[in-house]
Amino acid sequence: MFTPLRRRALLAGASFAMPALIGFKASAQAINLRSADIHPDGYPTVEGVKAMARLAKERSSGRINIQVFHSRQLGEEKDTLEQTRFGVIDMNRTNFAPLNNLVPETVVPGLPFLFRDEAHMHKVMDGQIGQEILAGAEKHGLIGLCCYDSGARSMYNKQRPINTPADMKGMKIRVQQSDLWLAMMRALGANATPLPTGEIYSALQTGVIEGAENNYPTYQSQRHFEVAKFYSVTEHSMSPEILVMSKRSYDRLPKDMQEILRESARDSVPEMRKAWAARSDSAKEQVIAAGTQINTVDKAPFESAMAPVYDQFVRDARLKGIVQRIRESA
Ligand code: BDP
Repeated sequence: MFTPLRRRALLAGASFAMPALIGFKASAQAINLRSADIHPDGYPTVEGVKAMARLAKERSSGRINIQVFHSRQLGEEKDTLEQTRFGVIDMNRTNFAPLNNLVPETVVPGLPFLFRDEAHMHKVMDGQIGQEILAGAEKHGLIGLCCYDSGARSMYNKQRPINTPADMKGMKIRVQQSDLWLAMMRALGANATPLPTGEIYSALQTGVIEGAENNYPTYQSQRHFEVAKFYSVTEHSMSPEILVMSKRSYDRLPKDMQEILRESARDSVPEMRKAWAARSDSAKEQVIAAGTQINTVDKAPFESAMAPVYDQFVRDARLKGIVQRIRESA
């Protein structure tokens, strides 16, 4: 992939990109925006932002030009999010998880067994509650543009099929860099190890970790199936993806351009979802063909083992209210 040197060179380029954006105000010229994604080209999140880019270009008569830096070219999610907050990177598509410690509202959609199914998740995230959660990012320097799909996450490991939480006792499981995610895996008895996505493959190979958890498309595209053959369908979280824009970059733009960006992001969601549905199926077929052993589980013991994280992370009345509204929504 990209060497640290190449990554540094790309990041260094960012500071030179800034004057172009600042220059825009005076000269009303092109608006060049750089968007980060850890996934490879062709992955549904990358395709989603490309769809947004097409719409924004069209609607701004060619003035808005969004370039997607996929495949971790700009770095891992935690780092690129910091840079997005400070306007070094203009846009970023990440999971909700790396925002959890910064933006309290973002823990909600990742909570275990919260959404009943995909339709429930879509309804919540497309509606008023989704808007409230996205808006939570604003006081931390990020404009929440839209949510993308990430399916459901399940456990996978090198050792054995997981059927009950007891099978995970002491197992070294990688988690996303978030206190919520640490607590969720600890609640299942695992020895949770936070790592950025790009380090999972070699950590699995060397035995630093024995397993991780994710949806089929990431398990397949990051090639984790090559080293961790047991995939157990726990579907413990539906933590969606989020597309954010740097508030610094956003505030430099005129109102009409800001509106175009918001609407283009929103209108890219159906295209992303189409790509997501196709990729979920094909990724599953590919890992099965490559020898992955899939087992389904009784989810009830996983759900009750993980339930205490609600008390730990949903403390104030506002977050409690959001969770309750999600549970009550049809
Ligand atoms: C994938 C998300 C990606 C996360 C990754 C992970 O699309 O944003 O970084 O999981 O677990 O499903 O690190």
